[in-house]
Amino acid sequence: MEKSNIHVPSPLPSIIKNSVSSQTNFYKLAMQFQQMIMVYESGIKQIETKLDILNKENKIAGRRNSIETVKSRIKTPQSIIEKLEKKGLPISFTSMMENLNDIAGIRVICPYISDIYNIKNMLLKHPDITLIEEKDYIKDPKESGYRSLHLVVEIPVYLSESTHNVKVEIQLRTIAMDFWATLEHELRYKTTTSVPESVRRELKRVAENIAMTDKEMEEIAIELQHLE
Ligand code: 0O2
Repeated sequence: MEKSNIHVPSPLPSIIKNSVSSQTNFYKLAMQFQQMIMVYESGIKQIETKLDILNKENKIAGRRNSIETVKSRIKTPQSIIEKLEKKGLPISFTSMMENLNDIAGIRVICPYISDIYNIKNMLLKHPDITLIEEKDYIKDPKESGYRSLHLVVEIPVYLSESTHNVKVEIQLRTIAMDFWATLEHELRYKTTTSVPESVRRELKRVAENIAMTDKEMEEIAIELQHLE
């Protein structure tokens, strides 16, 4: 077997380390990875365009924006490997594409809870979007207090000679839910020791207060809408 003279830095995942038998193999692998990322990025772009059109349509009709911010990301290779390892799944391109639903992720932040469900219904009406999975952490919050609506959808990406059905995870949440999730995430990741039970309870209590405020703000908005 031809020996590789490519220096593979140790943080590079084993998926790449084990496969580098020659420069050609490495090149092929890099190309494959680049193409995979491009396809996922295209899936994200298509959904972002749909959300952008919705916002523009609302603006022209003189309606308020139902989307405050849209953020997107592609999961890092390290994070992909960690998740596959955690789930005891094989580490390969096929495995990550078949088993991971959140390689491509979009976060949609809305002013009110009703906006979340309106956007969901709007997206699912599109014939090119297929709902694969739905987790409603607004109706059933997670033990931590986390609230959001998670949708995994599939959307076709047309390349010159092939079509790829790409899975995209869409997390929909209100500004208030995002405020809690962002700070809680940061607190958890900054803490080197495990979070004590008392702090977990406190974070959950804060999440419940925020959820109550969210509902109150929506009630005020509805009241004002009736006055107009
Ligand atoms: P990142 O960087 O946000 O991607 P599955 O993904 O379905 O195989 P899992 O892990 O049970 O399995 O999915 P879940 O819990 O439905 O969704 C995971 C994602 O939701 C997380 O992604 C977070 O973005 C978010 N999330 C879930 N629970 C919490 C929580 O308690 N606090 C905060 N702040 N976010 C949460 P990742 O992979 O952790 O990271």
